[in-house]
Amino acid sequence: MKPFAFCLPLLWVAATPAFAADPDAAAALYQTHCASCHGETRLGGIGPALLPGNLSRLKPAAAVDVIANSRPASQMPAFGETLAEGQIEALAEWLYRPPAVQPRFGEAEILASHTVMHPDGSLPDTPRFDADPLNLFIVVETGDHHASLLDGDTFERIHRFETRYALHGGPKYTPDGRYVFFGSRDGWITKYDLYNLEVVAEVRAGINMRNIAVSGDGRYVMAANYLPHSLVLFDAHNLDVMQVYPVENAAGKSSRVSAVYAAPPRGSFIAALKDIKEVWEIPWPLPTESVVSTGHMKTPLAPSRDPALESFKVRRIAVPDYLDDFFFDPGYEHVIGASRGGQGGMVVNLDSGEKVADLPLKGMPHLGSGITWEQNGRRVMALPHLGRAEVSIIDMGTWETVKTLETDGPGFFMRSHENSPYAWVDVFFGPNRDRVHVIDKQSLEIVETLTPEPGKTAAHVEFDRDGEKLLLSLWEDDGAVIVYDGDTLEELKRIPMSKPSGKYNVWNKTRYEEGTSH
Ligand code: DHE
Repeated sequence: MKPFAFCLPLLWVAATPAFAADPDAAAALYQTHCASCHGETRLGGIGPALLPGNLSRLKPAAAVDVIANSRPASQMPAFGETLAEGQIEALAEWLYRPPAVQPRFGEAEILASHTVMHPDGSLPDTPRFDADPLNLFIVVETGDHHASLLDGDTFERIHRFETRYALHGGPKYTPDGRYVFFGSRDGWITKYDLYNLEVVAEVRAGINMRNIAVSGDGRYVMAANYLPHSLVLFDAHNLDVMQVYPVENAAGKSSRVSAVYAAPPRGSFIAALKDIKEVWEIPWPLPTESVVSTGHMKTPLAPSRDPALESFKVRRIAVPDYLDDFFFDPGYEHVIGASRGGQGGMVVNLDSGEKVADLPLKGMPHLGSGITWEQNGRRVMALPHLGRAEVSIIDMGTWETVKTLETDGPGFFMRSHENSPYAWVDVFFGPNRDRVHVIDKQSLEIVETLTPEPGKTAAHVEFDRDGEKLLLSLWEDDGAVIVYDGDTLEELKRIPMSKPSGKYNVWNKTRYEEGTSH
């Protein structure tokens, strides 16, 4: 869902009727000072892509500041001394304009971007550290574009390494937990070997990417793009491109992809589309015994599905509305989705394609952040709203809302663990963004509201593999990850980090734990 804060640059462009400066002069400035790092066609190079879609989250004033003063921990020079103030403003304004010719990014460009640093099977098979490899955490630090690897028992940092610019969405693990795949908003996919602490392969799937998914058997990676309108399938071993799917309906109307997820019990990828009323299902090949032995999950690895479905062929499921944000029931029988209009949700059966329920959710429900648990013998799901100070709790049998909890402000992320009595939700927007609520999963009441650091944003929780301790981000440039005891809610430790965003526990992610995202 798009809260207003994320739309600012687009509104700014719309509200600027005429280009204030000479566009040719700004374009020339770009070629002289920026093109060597950001690419002649603004597609990115050692610096990120500078097209309107890639910049949509950077406020224009911040763009001016970056050009003048650079960014912390970046190799970019500060142009405040070299360029006049008016030139910097003209350059920044020009960057938010779409290019005269939309750059192309097809299979040839994907192939050209592909690098294999360490071919699959060429590095040692034992971890270079003593920690439990299934209880590791990756923490993405967006402040200076790094990631940290934490031991999930001692909460010591094992390693810190540089990532691509602007990672977004959850990194995805192979089922054995050895490899992790990161996706950046600029379209880069990085495969990282956690045992050897090395980047092993990289490829660029698009110009403006939404997210990536890894098949339940760990053999394939699917990337979902906004630009171009495509899904791209890779062999996970070395990130070789296998297939580019142009995303369009039978009438030839193309669409951005809202996101793609792996549905292991179905043995398929499920992608929702933003501009076409369809959900796409793309099956991966049914597993062999050797594949099943790479790890076990609660959701069966051996998928059951209609044998008529062909591997890697798109099954189109017509849905009553566009799906921007969505979530699945634990068996992946239903998709629970909402469109950007934000005035409601719907439940669609993925086998029949039929809508089975409407969800009366207002205030931009953030379904991607939904979690489920057992309450009084029934399964409920809970989700925050990006535009409303509340959490909705829904019975997944009847699809009725059983409770609407008032919170201290709209939240972004909700998390729990099967072994924890509590669900955590942040207050990401507004004056109370330094608070997090703790909800009792049985009484469905807020039982505690914590303010870990007054005035500093507190957001996004992830539990350890046993559900005993959890990590919470102090989402600031000079932030930290705070370790809490999941039962006493007592703070145990702070680990300084640069704007830590998401945290991802290997066990919880690979076992499709009910209290976290997948
Ligand atoms: Fe996200 C996950 C979409 C803005 C931080 N976000 C996701 C996913 C989607 C999504 C589809 C799931 C991908 C996955 O894990 O495979 N996010 C969107 C939006 O549409 C939205 C509202 C607007 C946009 O700019 O795209 C948006 N997201 C943000 C932010 O502003 C956040 C707070 C900061 C940032 O880094 O951009 C943000 N999104 C995250 C994080 C996750 C995420 C940390 C992974 C959560 C997890 O625990 O799995």
